[in-house]
Amino acid sequence: MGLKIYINGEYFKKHQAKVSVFDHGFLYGDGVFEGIRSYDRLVFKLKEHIDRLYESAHGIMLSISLTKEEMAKAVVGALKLNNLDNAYIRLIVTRGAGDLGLDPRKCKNASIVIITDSIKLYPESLYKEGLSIITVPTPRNIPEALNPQIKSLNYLNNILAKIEAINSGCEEALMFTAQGYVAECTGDNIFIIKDNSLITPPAYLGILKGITRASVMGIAGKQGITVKEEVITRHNIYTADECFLTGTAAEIIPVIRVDKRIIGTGKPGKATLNLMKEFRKLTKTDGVKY
Ligand code: PXG
Repeated sequence: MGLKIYINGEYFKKHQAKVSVFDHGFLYGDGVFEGIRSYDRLVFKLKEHIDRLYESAHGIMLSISLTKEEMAKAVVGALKLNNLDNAYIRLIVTRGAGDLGLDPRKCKNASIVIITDSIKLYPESLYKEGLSIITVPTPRNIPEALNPQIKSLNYLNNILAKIEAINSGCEEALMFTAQGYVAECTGDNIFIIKDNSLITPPAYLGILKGITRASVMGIAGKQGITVKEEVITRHNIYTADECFLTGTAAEIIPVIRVDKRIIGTGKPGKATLNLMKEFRKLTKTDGVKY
């Protein structure tokens, strides 16, 4: 049986799952989304993802016809129907179909789409050996213009950074704020370990408040590691003992090179490996069962 995709309360086969070309999500990137994962039939941090989706929607004055409970049920329903044990879930809410003008009032009904699919992990070797990343010139959107805490359908800022990384022969880009402080990667938050403290940039700088980021901070705190949300610079990255990225798609991935400079020992660090192990345990035990 092929995958079934949820659109506004109905299920469609993959090739029949379509939204209007007049949908403002398509025309203007006017909408919000979430990327969620399930592990062994447990949806990881479902409540946190749904809360963030509704907050993103509220941030752009987009009202969602489903309650949060109904949305959670719809996600679980799609996973059950598709009989996926380990899934990647893309939850999208757009402004809906309108006309060829920006005015969101022309869009009478928001579109809700739930795609559940199997997941493509980075090659296992990258988790063992670590990732090389590069700093890029395009700054992260300034929060006063478009707050990166809104997980909107407009990801061009991140895509431009990704293109810069790819053009320089690297898979991932490290973005800075317009003031020149470390922000985040294109779909991942960044952490460093320095003198046994775990440090990550604060959300007010203009980054997405990652759910994996929060989980990792929680795990580290329980391990007795000092956790700090601090403004960090390029220098702090170059001189870190360890570095890693977090995100729903990447989970925790060690970084061993930034701008061709070796970070720490050049191998995934002890603290990073330990956090990866504990995170994996958490994903196998903590979640909404289906
Ligand atoms: N920063 C940005 C800009 C993101 O888009 C994260 C950090 C990590 O947040 P979470 O809550 O996932 O720990 C994200 C998340 C995809 C994809 O398909 C992107 C994300 C998540 C899942 C899938 O590219 N972005």
